[in-house]
Order: sequence, then structure tokens, then C-alpha cells
Amino acid sequence: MSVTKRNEADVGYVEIDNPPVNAIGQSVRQGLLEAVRWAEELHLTRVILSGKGRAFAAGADAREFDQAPLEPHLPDVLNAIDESFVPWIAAIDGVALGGGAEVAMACRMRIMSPGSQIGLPEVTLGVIPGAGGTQRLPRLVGLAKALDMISLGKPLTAAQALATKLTHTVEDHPLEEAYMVNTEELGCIVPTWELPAPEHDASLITQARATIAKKSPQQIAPVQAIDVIEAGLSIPFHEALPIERAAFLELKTGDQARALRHIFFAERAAKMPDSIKAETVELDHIAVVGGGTMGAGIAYALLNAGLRATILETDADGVARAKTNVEALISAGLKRGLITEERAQGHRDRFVASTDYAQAGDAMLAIEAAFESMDVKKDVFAKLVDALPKDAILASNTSYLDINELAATLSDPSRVVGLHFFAPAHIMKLLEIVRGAQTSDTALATGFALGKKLRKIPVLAGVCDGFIGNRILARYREAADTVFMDGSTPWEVDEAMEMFGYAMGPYEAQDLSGLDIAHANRRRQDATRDPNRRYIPIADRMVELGKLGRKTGAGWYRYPGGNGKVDDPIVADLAIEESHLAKRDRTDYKAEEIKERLLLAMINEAADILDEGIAQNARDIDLVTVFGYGFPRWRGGLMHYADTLGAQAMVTRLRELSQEDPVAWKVSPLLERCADSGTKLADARPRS
Ligand code: 3H9
Repeated sequence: MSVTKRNEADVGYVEIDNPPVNAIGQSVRQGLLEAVRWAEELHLTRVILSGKGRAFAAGADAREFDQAPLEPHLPDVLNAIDESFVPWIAAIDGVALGGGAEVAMACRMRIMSPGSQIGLPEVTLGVIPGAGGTQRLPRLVGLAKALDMISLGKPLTAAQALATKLTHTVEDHPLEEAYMVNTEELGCIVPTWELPAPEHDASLITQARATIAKKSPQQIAPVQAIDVIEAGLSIPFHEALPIERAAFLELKTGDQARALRHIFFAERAAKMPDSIKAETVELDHIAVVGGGTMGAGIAYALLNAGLRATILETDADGVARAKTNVEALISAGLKRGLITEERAQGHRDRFVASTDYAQAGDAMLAIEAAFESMDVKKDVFAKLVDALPKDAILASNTSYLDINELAATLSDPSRVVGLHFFAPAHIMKLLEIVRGAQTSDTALATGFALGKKLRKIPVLAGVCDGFIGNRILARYREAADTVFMDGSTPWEVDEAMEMFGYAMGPYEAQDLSGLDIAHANRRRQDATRDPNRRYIPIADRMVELGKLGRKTGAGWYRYPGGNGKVDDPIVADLAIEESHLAKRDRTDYKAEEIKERLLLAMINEAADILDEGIAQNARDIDLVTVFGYGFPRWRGGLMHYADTLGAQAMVTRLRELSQEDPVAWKVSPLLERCADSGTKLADARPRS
């Protein structure tokens, strides 16, 4: 039974019982509707509605969104609750989200426990509230707050809900409090649907539209949410509901909602593969080698997860820098109200920075985040082998280097695993867990366990230059540099990718991270680069000119006074010079073609990554591109987007491009197989 009901004298108790989060599927809707009729037949004086377990209700069951809706529909169920002569009280202990919040709003009263949350996050799934939320919320909290909550989708804490009067009270034991509510007082509360809609206020609507244009550009659902709220202000409640419902149903099957659902479920499916069976080592004390931006970020993430962290450095200056960096993160957390003073002190108590590796003598996991040089990392690993227990796991945070070469320096290479964090490591959710040829299941399981403790999205990757994410990034940049040299400018390229949905294009992004990192990488690759592959020299010229990005005041753009980027004609001239020297004709690429080339270059590489088994499936590549590389979430990730183009169309276009440059545009065999068999990338597997 997804909904249980019982009565004690004239008080009814209805409980949603649909683990794990009480998603509202067909059986819950049916159960709630039956409970309305049951309470009326028994002439109960109230129904107290709660959710079993950790959630009141997490919303409509999004797994049903790909199917035609089944009766009874949630709006009808909620109208029955709202209009019933038996008043319902929502006793909320846990999350009341989406349809869950809509159920609560259809009740006469809401009582929340202090740790509960309530909100309408539907836009994050590419839809709008579809069971009266766009109409009931403005009636309960006013137009400004409702516009804000629905168009941005951010839930409220119990305290915030109390301040906005969305909950009547906040109590430790909502069920008991609901029982205590005075029957007469309860009877005087006006049903939500009968409350007057707030006055139309054009300035609030305009402001909400401006905010979402900035915060969620190109996303349809927030725009529609505002339109539907506005429409409901001037018509009766029951006339507004069909408008909301029609918008919800249309959005639900649209590309954006499908993409956002895909990422939502992909994120939750990112877990350790079942094939890895081993136990993990004890995760209590973790050594981090290197206290620069990355090492300090990792240490801070560990402290935030309640672990002990020891940063190991080479000298006293390094130790001082590590301490300063970690303290800066603790202070920033305090300032932003993310941690309390007490927690900050706990962080400080569990943190050590030292040059003495013996300080980490009991750590069962070490993560090196030292300088990106094989020799440096080999040296670090040798010291860790001496200082740590012999079965401790040794992880490298390298972005590109060969984990197998590093592991080969140990008598037991199975202890070595890659744990590739993304900067800032305490914020970015992606964690690539790199499996070397000899990596043990214990090392992998430890990586996944750490990812879970840090609330990261773990993705298993194989060894290659750049693993999953940076290998795709290399092709993205190569394609960008090629269109730049052959006819565009960095700002045209950036604009094309921003129009696609990236928050910033490849050149602006590189100005942020610094051109020197990619330069050092190119020098490392010089010896092994395919001589037949076209080499674009412009980035090297930039480094020669000292244009390293924001940190030097100029990169692909200029940043006068350290702020606001400005197009730099000198940079545009570099491409003209280089293409003249290379005797190449320049082409005036349109934004559409720039975008197509950059995306196809990435997709083609990603298909090879999948084919070689570097990534386990297309979903993992979607997670990497969205959570590590700024691919627009509402497009569902690189491979999900590729599937909307279709393998056959991509192969046809790639073959055309390969006439231009057969090496750079060599069609991935996996894409060809998908095109031949009509298989989606989502279902494609590595070649065996
Ligand atoms: C909506 O309500 C539309 C209505 O307005 C209109 C109706 C007509 N559906 O995240 P977790 C699963 S739209 C189906 O790991 P946590 C999830 O996949 C909805 N399944 O736990 C996972 O499954 P598995 C608006 C759902 O404690 C398991 O539950 N609501 C749904 O970290 C545990 O999830 C939202 O947008 C769902 N709605 O976080 C809320 N929600 O174990 C979406 C969860 O097989 N949900 N599952 O991997 C969340 O934000 C979080 O899941 C929540 C729990 C905070 C609830």
C-alpha cells in the first residue's frame, strides 16, 4: 500500500508510504483520493497527512513522465483535498518538494519540523508545477515570493517557510502538534483555492523575467512558469488550473525536460559498479600532498566531511602557504554562513600541515596534488610508501599523467589509483576515479567511498592522456583553435558556444585557468604527437607574448584594470599572420558552423573514449561534461545531446569534414557502428 490510513476516534491519519522518498506515482494518487472519500464517509474532524521515512513527498514520480498520464491526475486529487469538508493538515517531517509541496498547499494547514524543506523545484526538471502549485503558492505567500520560488526552483527551509507564512508553525513533532490544533480554529481556515489571488504587479513580473533571463538563459520552463502565474492573477482559480496543466504536459515531453530528467537520474545512478566487490580501507585520516589551490581545496573538502586532513609540503614556505590557503577557505565558509564557528574550529582541530611525512603515518589514503610532473609525483609516492602503512592507498590527482607509469615505481602497483578532482575541489562535484592496469578493487572501492563521503559524483575512467574530461577538452580546444586560425576570432567562437548554452566559451574559460597549463601539456606531448596531425601554433605565440590569461591582465582577451573582458585585435591578427604563413585561405564561419564543428569534434572523441572502454557508458560522459566542463545541463550532457542529432547525421557530416582533414576528423568506429545499426550512443558499449 503506497498510502495507509487509520483513524483514532474522529481524527484520521493518512501516511504516504512509497520508499525511498515518497514520490507521488499513480498508486499514491489513488490512495490519497480514496483517503479523501474515506475521511468524508467517516465524518472525521481532521486528517493528518504525513510521509513515512525521510521525506514527506519528493514530488511527482518523474519516472512516469515518459508515459501518458494515468488517472487519477494529481490536480484532481488535490482539488478533492482542498475542497473537502474534512480539513487536512500536512505534518511535514522531511522534504515536501514539487507535487509534495502542492499536496501540502492543498491542505488547510502546514506544520513543519525544523529540518524540513518545502519548495517547487520543477523548473530544475524542465517543467513547471502541474498540480495547482502556480496558483496556490501566490495565494499563500504573495506574488513576489511565489515568482521567486517557482521560477528559480530553490526550496525553503522550515524557518524561511515560517517567515513567508507558507507553514503555520515549526514544531519538533508535527504529527503531535497537528493533533493538538484546536478544531474550531482549524475550521476557520479558508481553503487555499478560495483565497484571493494577489494583485497583478507588472514590475514584479518584469523583474522575475529579467532575473531568469540572467540566471537560466534559454530555459523554457522558468519563462512558462512566470507566464502561467501571471495568467492566473486575473482569472478564477479553476480557470487557471487547465492553463497550468496544459503547459506542464507540453513541457514534460519536451527536449529540455527530457535532458534535465536524464541528468537528474544519471547523477543518482553514479555509483560504484557492482563488479567491484572489495572492502574499502579506513577513511578517517587522509594525507594530501601539496597545499596549493587544489591540495587546499581537497583538504577543505575532507574537513567538511568530518575527516582528518594532513597536508604534506616540501618546506616551511609550503607549509605556511598550505595553512593560509586552508584558513582562507574556512574563513570564506564562515563568512558565507556555510559553516558555524564551532564547525570551523573543528576543521582547524582536524587539520595539520607539515613537512614531516611521519605526521600522516596512520593515514590509509593519500592524495597527491603536487606539481604536474612525473618525476615530482614519483618522488612523492616513494616518500608516501616509506611513511604510510604498507596497505594504504596512494591516489594521484594528476589531470593527464600516466597512472600506470607512476604505479610501476611501487613494489605493489595495485595500491595506486587516480582521483581527479576539479578546481575548486571543495565545490566542483565531479570526481574522476582512474583505474590503472593494476589498480586493486580495494583502491577503487576506496575512491568511490571517498566520493560518497564528499558528496561528489564519481565517474570511473581508464588510463589515457586526459582521461575522459580533459581528453574531450583537448579536442574542443583543437577545433576552436582551428576555426580561429582558419577564419574566426576567439570572441566569435565564444559567442557561438554561449549561444549553445555554455556560461562561457573556450577562450574566456582558458583565460580563467591560464594558458600556461595547456602550454606545458603541449610540450609534454611534443615527443609523441602524431606528425600528421595539424598543429595550430597560435596558443604558443600567445605564451611567447606573455599573454597567459587573466592572471597577466591579458590572454585571448584583454582585462583592463583586472575587470571586464575586451576583444584584442592583436590576438585576431595572430591568426591572420599564422594562416598567411601556412598559406591557408580563411573562411568566414557562421556561428552555427563554429558550434557544429566544436561539438562534433568533442562527440567524435567521446565516442572513441567509449569505444576504448575509457568511459563505461555514455551517461558517465554526460556527467563529466556537465559537472566538470560546463556543458549546459539542460542539454543533458554531450552524449545525450549527440543522440538528439542522431548517429547517421553525425557520421555523414564528419565524413564531409574529413575531406578537409582526414586525421582530425577521422570518424569514430563506434559512431559508424551506431549509424549502421541504428543504435543510440546511450545504449552503445565499448568494443570487446
Ligand atoms: C513534480 O512534482 C511535478 C508536479 O508539480 C506536477 C505533477 C502533476 N521521482 O536524490 P536521492 C529517487 S516534478 C522519481 O538519491 P537524497 C531517486 O532517483 C518533481 N524518483 O536521495 C533515487 O532513486 P534510486 C519535483 C525520485 O536523499 C531515490 O529517489 N521534485 C524522485 O539525496 C533517492 O533520491 C523534485 O524535483 C522523483 N521526483 O535526496 C525533487 N525524487 O535510489 C527531486 C527522488 O533508485 N528529488 N527520486 O537511485 C530530490 O531533489 C532528491 O531526490 C531528494 C532526496 C531531496 C528528494
